[in-house]
This record gives sequence, C-alpha cells and structure tokens, in this order.
Amino acid sequence: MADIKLYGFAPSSYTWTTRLAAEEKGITHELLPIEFGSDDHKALHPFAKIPIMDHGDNRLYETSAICRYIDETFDGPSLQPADAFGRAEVDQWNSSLVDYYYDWCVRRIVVQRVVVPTRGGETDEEMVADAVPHAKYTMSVANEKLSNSAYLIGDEPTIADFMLLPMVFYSAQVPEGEQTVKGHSALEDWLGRMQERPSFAATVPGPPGS
Ligand SMILES: N[C@@H](CCC(=O)N[C@@H](CS)C(=O)NCC(=O)O)C(=O)O
Repeated sequence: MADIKLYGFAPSSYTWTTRLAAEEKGITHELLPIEFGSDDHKALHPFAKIPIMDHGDNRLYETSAICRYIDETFDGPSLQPADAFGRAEVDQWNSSLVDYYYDWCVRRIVVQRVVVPTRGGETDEEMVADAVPHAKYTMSVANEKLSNSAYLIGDEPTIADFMLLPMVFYSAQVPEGEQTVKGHSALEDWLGRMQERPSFAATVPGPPGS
C-alpha cells in the first residue's frame, strides 16, 4: 500500500507539485483520478479543485498545506528551512505563486494555449496577449531572487521551488510563455537544475493527450 493517496491528474500543476514533494521525501503515493465537479469530488474538496491528499484518516486539500504535511510527517530531506524567517519566505513564495504566477503564467497563457484547444475550445487570444507582460514580470521577480541563491530560498530546494517548477516548465512549452522565461538566465539555469532531479524524472507528465 502506498504511503499516501493523492487525488488529481498528473498534468495538473498543483498535483505535480505534491507528487514532487512525495518523491523528494522518498515516500510512495497512489494517484487517483476524480470526476471533476462530481458529488464525490465535492465530498473530497468543497471547492472542487485538485489535488487532495489522504494519509490514514488525515485528509487535506490546498497544495502548500499538503506539501508541508508531507514534509513534516515523513523522514527524508527537509523541504523547508530550519529557521522561522526561511519558513516564512517559503509561505511568502507559495502565496505569490498561487495568487500571481499561476494566474498570469498558467491560467491565462498555458491553459488558454494548451488545455482549452485540447478540450475542443478556442483560445482567448486577447487574454493570452494581455497576460504576457504580467507573466514576464513575475518571471523577472523569480529570476532576480535566483540570481542570488541556487534555489528560491537558499542553497537547497524547498516546497516553493516545487511549486514554481511546473509553472516555469509549462510556460517554457508554449511560445508566449517561452518569451516570458527566455533571457532570464538565473531562472533558466534553475529550471535546468530542477529537471536534473530524480523527482522530476519520476513525475514529469507526458505531452497533452498522451
Ligand atoms: N489553491 C489550490 C488551487 C488548486 C487548483 O486550482 N487546481 C487546479 C488544477 S492545477 C484545478 O483544480 N483546476 C480546475 C478548476 O479550476 O476548475 C491549491 O493550492 O491546491
């Protein structure tokens, strides 16, 4: 039996982050699909999002809460700094990633460019074009931080890096997103380092529709 259950889909950015955290801790997880918006889904998550985690009787939703729980419950390398300021920086980054990066980089660009057409819809070109300068700005903020340290908070990757990874990786796969990543050399170097980690190889989703 796996150490934890994760409900979600491999390509989902946030599901991927929780899978990365599990791999980094060296624990096993079972990935269970859900029918989006179904009563079963709402019973797991009142806002019908993914991922959701079950560990014994403990059920959690919200990616940063799941990752912190995994980090603090299981042995293995710590995914948070030891000091209070460092841990608060992880929270600061996680909150910025959910509120700003996901919205500008993933929801308005990657989802419009990849997910919407895959589901038979039409990309909202205006939304994509409007988002590019904002997405570029968010990437420049991460780039500046990564110009001063190997990872977002210090010399070791933390939950914040595993939250950022899918967002930057997916951005780099689509033309408008690639523009936002390209030329940010510290961010590009960081992406290269993150992709070399065994946790990346173990969890990277296949191309859309695969
Ligand atoms: N704040 C939530 C966000 C979760 C979220 O938005 N997940 C996306 C998939 S990556 C989702 O469920 N999207 C479906 C929808 O918005 O209907 C978290 O941190 O887990």
